[in-house]
Amino acid sequence: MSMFKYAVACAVATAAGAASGQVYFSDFEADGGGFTATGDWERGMPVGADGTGLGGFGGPEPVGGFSGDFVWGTVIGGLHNPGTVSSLTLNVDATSFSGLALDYYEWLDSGGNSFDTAEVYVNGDLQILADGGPTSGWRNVVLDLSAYDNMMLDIEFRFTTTTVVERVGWYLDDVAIRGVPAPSALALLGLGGLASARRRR
Ligand SMILES: [Ca+2]
Repeated sequence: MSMFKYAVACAVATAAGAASGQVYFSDFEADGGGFTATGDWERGMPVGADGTGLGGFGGPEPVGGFSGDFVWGTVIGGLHNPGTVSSLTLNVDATSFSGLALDYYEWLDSGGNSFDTAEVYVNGDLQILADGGPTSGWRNVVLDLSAYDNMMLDIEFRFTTTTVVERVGWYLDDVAIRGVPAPSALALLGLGGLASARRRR
């Protein structure tokens, strides 16, 4: 009887661990994390290029990433281009997850948010128009995506620039989507934990 209780406790612990897990994560060190880029977005290693020093306006891009060396950015090592719509998109299967959240780090200098705009869309819906900074460092952003629980997600980071005043723009690192596995997934985890515990007896 005591062994059975122990097995149940293991199964619950396994489920709790999965509940705090990730649907998606990339630090962009090995590759671009499955994102598709248009316009100015490129994966690379920023070197601290300074907006004003490059003949534009504002402050520097980061040196390296929030994690490691690599990030996604709007022209790595240079000013963003004028009059450009740049989209960085990712499709993620979250059909078995609820309580979804998008969690990322950004370094942003768009000189405010009324001209050049840094926007995040999910399934075509605007989630946030970022404060254009400069952030003067990496800033953590967490967006509640529970309205999209158990859905396929189309995540887009969209940077739209005017034809005047170029700055270093928008940099992203450590993008994560978190969620709680559906009850069916939890049940499978629980049964798996029980079965393996029983085999060990
Ligand atoms: Ca990184």
